[in-house]
Amino acid sequence: MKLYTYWRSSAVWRVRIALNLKNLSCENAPVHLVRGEQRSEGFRGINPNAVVPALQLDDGRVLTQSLAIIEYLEERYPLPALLPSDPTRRAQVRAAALLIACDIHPLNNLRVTEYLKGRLGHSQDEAVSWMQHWMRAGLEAYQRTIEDAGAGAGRFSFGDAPTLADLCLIPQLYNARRWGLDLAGLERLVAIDAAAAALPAFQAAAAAAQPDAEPV
Ligand SMILES: N[C@@H](CCC(=O)N[C@@H](CS)C(=O)NCC(=O)O)C(=O)O
Repeated sequence: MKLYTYWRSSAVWRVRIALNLKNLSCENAPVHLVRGEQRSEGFRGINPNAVVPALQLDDGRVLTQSLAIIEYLEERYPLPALLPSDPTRRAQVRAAALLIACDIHPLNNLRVTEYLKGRLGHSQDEAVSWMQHWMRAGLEAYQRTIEDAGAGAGRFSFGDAPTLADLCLIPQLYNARRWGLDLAGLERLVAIDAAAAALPAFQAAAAAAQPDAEPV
């Protein structure tokens, strides 16, 4: 398998954690997002939507969308499970994951903030304020979602083992810190982040651990 990746991409990061937890190896094909390589005709041939991740399978077929890729890996390589067996719990885990992947992340994406600053003429400070606003609102909702779901006081969002929800949460918390979001009041999420940081699968998936990582 070949993973089209960028070290700081939170969507790819989700997939990297899944691959590591399931002990799967993968060739890395870096796509430099800040240089705009995702918009090249060559990469659009891999993913017409011009975003990473894309996972090229050994037979040449390409999968896109991080959550679809993770669900594929889950079906092909079921252990360790990233989704609980109870259907209600599965739906709750997916909902928490989608809260981040659909309701927070797209509003913070590079092409969205580039449009804010370019076409709409906003300053960098205004773009950062936009990102912080949507991250704060979404992360507060995430924390309340896992509390309301009665997910318990486990080390992760839903119990003591990482699920699809945590695969989305951890990179989003990196983004939150990167853009200076105050995490006060989000202590449960900070504690989950600390629990994840202790696991080798999460450590190896982190932005700074990637071969294409750049000094910050
Ligand atoms: N819904 C997509 C989102 C993918 C996505 O937006 N990736 C970002 C990096 S985290 C990207 O490639 N952005 C490039 C750009 O905005 O130009 C997924 O989950 O795979």
